[in-house]
Amino acid sequence: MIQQSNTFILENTQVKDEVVNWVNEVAALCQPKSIHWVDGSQKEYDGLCQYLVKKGTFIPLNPEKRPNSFACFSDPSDVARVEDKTFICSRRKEDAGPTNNWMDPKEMKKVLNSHLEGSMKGRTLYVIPFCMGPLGSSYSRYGVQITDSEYVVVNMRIMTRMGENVLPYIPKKEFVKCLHSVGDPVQTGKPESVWPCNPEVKYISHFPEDRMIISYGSGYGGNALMGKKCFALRIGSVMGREEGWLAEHMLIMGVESPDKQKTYVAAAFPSACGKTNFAMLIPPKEFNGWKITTVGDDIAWIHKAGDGHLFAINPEAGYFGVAPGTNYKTNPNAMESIKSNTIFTNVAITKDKDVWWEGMTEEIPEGLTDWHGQPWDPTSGKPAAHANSRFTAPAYQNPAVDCKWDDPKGVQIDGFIFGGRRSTGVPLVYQSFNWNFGVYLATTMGSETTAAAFGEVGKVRRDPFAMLPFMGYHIGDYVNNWLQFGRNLPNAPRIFGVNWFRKDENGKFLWPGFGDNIRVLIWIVQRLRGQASSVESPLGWMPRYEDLDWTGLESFTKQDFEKIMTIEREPGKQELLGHEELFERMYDKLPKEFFFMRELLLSALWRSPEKWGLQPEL
Ligand code: TSX
Ligand code: MN
Repeated sequence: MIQQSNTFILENTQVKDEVVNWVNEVAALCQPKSIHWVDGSQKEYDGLCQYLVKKGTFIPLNPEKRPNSFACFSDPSDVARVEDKTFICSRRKEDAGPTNNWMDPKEMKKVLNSHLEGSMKGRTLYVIPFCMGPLGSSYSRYGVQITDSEYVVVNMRIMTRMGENVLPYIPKKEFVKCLHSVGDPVQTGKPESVWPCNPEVKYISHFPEDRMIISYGSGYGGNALMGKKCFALRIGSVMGREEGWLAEHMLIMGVESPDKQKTYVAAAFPSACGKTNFAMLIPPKEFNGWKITTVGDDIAWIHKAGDGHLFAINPEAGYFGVAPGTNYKTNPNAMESIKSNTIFTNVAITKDKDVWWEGMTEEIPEGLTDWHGQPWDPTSGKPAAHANSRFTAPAYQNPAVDCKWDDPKGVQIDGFIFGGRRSTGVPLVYQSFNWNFGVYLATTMGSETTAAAFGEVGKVRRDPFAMLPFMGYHIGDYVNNWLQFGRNLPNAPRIFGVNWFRKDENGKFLWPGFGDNIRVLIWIVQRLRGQASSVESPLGWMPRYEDLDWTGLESFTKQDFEKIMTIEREPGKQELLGHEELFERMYDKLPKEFFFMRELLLSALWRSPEKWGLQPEL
């Protein structure tokens, strides 16, 4: 008999039998020593953290500097999502589309079962009931994650609403089954490891028709905290398509003007564009009265409301943010959010048991322990913190958290913003003429690679809607779903493109970015409120120099503005060629409107240049 604790939390819930049957099935396969039903209490959390300290996984941080916080180092093989081991196991291959790995669900289950057999031997299986979204919201969806990782349990408590309180809300037959195992440490040859995982075999498998996810071999966030990318985006996008809502890789922010009016926008950026920084932006002092509030920094679930507007919730309850580059200049609100009750993964540790990472302070503290747990040699040329090191912090600790971040009704979204990292060709900001063009611009969105790990640096990689790694179905169906979503939507949000990363001929960033992005954001919300003017360009409506507020940035001249707004013919043509390349990949499901929009853009490159700064042909 397997020993069980906390079973009472299931009493009087609708899903008791269903959950118990599934847990028993999994337990028979994985053969844990015991089963713990996670209640989500502080006491349980503290106990698990203490257990992780005892095992050597968690290092308690200095309570004077970082109360109730811990750091840990992962296995060096387990530091990021594993895209090549991520599968959409839809029944039909064509439903996964050309951008996803696919395997037959029956085949995949066979493979997984062979790895899962006995994978929890001698250890505890935890059952985590969790809710994605505000508890009791009609927009929220539910999951139950089984895991053999205490690290996962404590991180899930920060990232989701979970535990005893959630169970009564879960409707019958309506929870996503999330099964996670790091693998048997003995079987994988790492019995003493403080970070159990299988260094060789990893599978992140999604079974959309079964509403089930199985993750094997990795303890890392994106692979193991299954509410996030696996559920909220990959399975969520499939659920949303069937049920008429959208699961998007978007931040949600409120923009409050001095007259206390508030407008909410959602924004999608590919990785390494500073999404979390943007979600927590603090305007320069000259913009006293303007305030940005954060609803979410990563994921938005977007629903149609009866009044023809869109409403969005953040399905998450915390931030799983990239540490390097985060500091009191780039993101003071993030720095405040992680002052306590935070879990750090793969950051460096200071002599006095605080945390440090590249770009946190100008001065590098002496006597650092690097993310391998070794004394760090500053002359080694290697970073002390891993480039993908993370903090896990509760959303409510953000000083700028929006008053409606936990509101079951969500917030009304009036604008969508899309943007990538583009050193040439793409202007600072433009407003799409209409919904369909907006869908086109989001589909063709690209970003230049920054890390050598992703191949050639500075190459444009297309990342439609910033969803490429997170789409649960065929990309062509996804784009068509967006077009369809905009039909019969009387109060559709307006769609904008932005680019903070344009460079001059010497490779210097033309735009100061960060807090100064408020100037662009103000134009955007004033457009949404019908209070800002613009001129027409091939890409859409654009602000003139005098349409932005330059208070406090007088050094940025009209000439600078022209440089950052101009659309040039040659780069424009190159860009459109790039779109064709992308379209080829989605050929059979590409909306036919897209061919016409591409032609329209091409012809527009030759139209009335003087009006908005296009260089006349020599
Ligand atoms: O997050 C960024 N944002 C959005 C902020 C709200 N970053 C960091 C990206 C890596 C995650 C940016 N980097 C932004 C930006 O708007 N812009 C840039 C480029 C840039 C970098 C440095 C300077 C200016 C622009 N200036 C100085 O360092 C003085
Ligand atoms: Mn993300």
